[in-house]
Amino acid sequence: MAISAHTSRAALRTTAVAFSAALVLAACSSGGGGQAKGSASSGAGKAGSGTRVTVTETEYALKLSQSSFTPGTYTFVSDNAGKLTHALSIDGPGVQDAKTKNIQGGQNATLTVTLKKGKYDLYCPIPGHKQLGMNQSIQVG
Ligand SMILES: [Cu+2]
Repeated sequence: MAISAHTSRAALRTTAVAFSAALVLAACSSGGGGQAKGSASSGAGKAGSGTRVTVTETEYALKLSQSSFTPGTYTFVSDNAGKLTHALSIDGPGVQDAKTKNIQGGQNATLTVTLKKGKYDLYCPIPGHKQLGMNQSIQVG
């Protein structure tokens, strides 16, 4: 009785080890394949170089110098071409409450963020300005 219980526990443990080894192998091969495919299609050369994008701000609109984005690091140059004080805020996957200081008319400020695949909101955080039209969403990836 005691011997047979011991034997079956050892057998169980062997099975569990073999099973988890198989899982690790499966995860490795599928993860590696996905990663290689992703970097090939998203232009790995851009990552880390801080692509500059100009965001022109006026009453009450945002105008971006480019509309197509791939994952990577971006430096947004927020150029206040209006008369009132504005600022630039970005929200999205991995980016929360990133914003420039307040920018007087005719001045500019920069904001560097790393964008992943997904949807990001760019807007002016000065109360009321977002609702008046200083709001633009971009799709990355
Ligand atoms: Cu504003």
